[in-house]
Amino acid sequence: MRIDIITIFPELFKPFLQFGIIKKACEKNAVDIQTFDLRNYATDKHQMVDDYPYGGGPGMVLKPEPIWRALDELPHPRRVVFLTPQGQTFDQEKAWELSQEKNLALICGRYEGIDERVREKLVDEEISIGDYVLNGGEVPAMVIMEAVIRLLPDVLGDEDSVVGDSFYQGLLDHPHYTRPEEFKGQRVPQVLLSGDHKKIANWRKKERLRQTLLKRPDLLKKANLDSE
Ligand code: 6GU
Repeated sequence: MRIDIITIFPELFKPFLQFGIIKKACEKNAVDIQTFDLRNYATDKHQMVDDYPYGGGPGMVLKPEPIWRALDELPHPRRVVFLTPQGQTFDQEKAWELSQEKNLALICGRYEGIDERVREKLVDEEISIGDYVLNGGEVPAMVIMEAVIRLLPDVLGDEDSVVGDSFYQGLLDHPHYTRPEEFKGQRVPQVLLSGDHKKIANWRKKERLRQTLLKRPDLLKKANLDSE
């Protein structure tokens, strides 16, 4: 998969790409991530990327020409996503959907947003990461990339890590325990020490349902439940 990021702060992405699973995914060529500095695509001598809004009012708007020119360099077929609090809320289902794309372009908004004409002509979809306001789309772009990249084939060593995730089948995860068997008077549930894999799987399944019912009952309406 190729991911192209259009941003006025490409430097923000450098450390993000240099650690952990994202770094490994790049090294394995599971994903190819490029950042495009909007300023390099400015058309005037002052390299202006933003300007005053027509009609007046506070804040600035990202100009259409630099975004247009940057997108012109990106491969087809592609999905162009604009990150904005006006978008659809990102979730695990959307992460799976985006992980199927060959080319994904992420436009990071800043200020009051982007000129409506680029949005209309070039943006396929608007995505938000939740109902609160951030200064720009850079952190949301990292959130989306992290959620998507871990779903790509061969990125997580063991298939089970995606299967066991929270939100897999729409349920939260079950509790986890590691050594010691007893910690400050609290014992690990006996069933996990039993070695009975069927019983353990059953306990975990029940716990996932219980955790979801207690913490996020809203998720149960959409959960992918079997007859059991
Ligand atoms: Cl994608 N952008 C901004 N600026 N704020 C947000 C957001 C995006 N998602 C939630 N808040």
